[in-house]
Amino acid sequence: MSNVKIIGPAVPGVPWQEKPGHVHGAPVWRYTENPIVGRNPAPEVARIFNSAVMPYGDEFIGVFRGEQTNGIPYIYMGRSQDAIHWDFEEEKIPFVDEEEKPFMPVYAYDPRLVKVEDTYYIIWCQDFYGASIGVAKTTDFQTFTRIENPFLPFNRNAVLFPRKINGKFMMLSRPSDSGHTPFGDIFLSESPDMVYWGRHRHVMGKSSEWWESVKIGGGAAPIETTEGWLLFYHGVTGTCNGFVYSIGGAILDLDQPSIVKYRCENFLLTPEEWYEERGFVPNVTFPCATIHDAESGKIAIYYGAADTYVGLAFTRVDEIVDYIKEHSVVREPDTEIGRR
Ligand code: BMA
Repeated sequence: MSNVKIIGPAVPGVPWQEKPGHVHGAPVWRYTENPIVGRNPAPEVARIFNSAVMPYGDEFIGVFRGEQTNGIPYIYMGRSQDAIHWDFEEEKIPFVDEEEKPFMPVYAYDPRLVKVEDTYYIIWCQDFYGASIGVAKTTDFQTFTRIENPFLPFNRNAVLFPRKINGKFMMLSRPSDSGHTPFGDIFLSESPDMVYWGRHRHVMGKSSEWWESVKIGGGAAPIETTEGWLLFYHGVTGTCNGFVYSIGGAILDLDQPSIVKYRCENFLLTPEEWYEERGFVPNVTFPCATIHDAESGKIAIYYGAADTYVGLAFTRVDEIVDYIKEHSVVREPDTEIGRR
């Protein structure tokens, strides 16, 4: 085993189960009590999935995609002592504008939650005369102030890096179309102030590996490691019964993250369990967050399952980085800087 380390704080309370005796394929194993969030988890909310969590003080906090009983998705806050059992707020997050007036999105889904310096940012997909990215900031999880939308429509799957790189905020996103987009590559954009975004770079595209041959999209916020940024993302294949969403892994250059150093040719996790194969949209595993402990190298991956549940899976930084490197296939569109 290599000596790869996570660069970041110790999180001793990271949820964890040891690796079972036999794990097929990549060294990622599911929590035995999955799913951790079941159906009808809160009043007026039929399903929670594709959600993001992180440590906060002595506990854990999260932003959850709640599909209301009228079918419209919004973002709800949740808190937990152990990052496994969650209590959800009954009301949606009450976003305000910069004058503190109510400013709710028309709908909001697939939130990510990332702390950069002392501010927590929520990044999600919303209507901006077409689906695009919304962003809000908070320092106390009481006031959630929406800031400028970073991109024009259509765009989805945006996630911030957890620190500035070369003095700039960095965001991954996936330009798309107005429907269930049949294409999609991951791009990188930078900003001096979280308002103006530019210097766009291509990071990586769908690949010729069949499990990610239709489109890909950013997942959890990249994890800083001694080998580079460890990115868990989703890769999509098409079948005669629709899309199948698997979890992939790549390692991006620390200083210039549009350069992919390693990219795993195999999926790390694919729908196999009943809660991944069966639900509102079958065959979806959709990573949106990790909780990770720099001290032990433990990583807990949170993923949406079948657009219905939240699943939890585990890996260790050294094992997963070794696996990605051993099975890495990178092509020119991955390794180049991504500017044309
Ligand atoms: C994508 C997004 C995700 C969803 C996935 C599978 O386009 O809408 O929220 O999990 O489709 O339905």
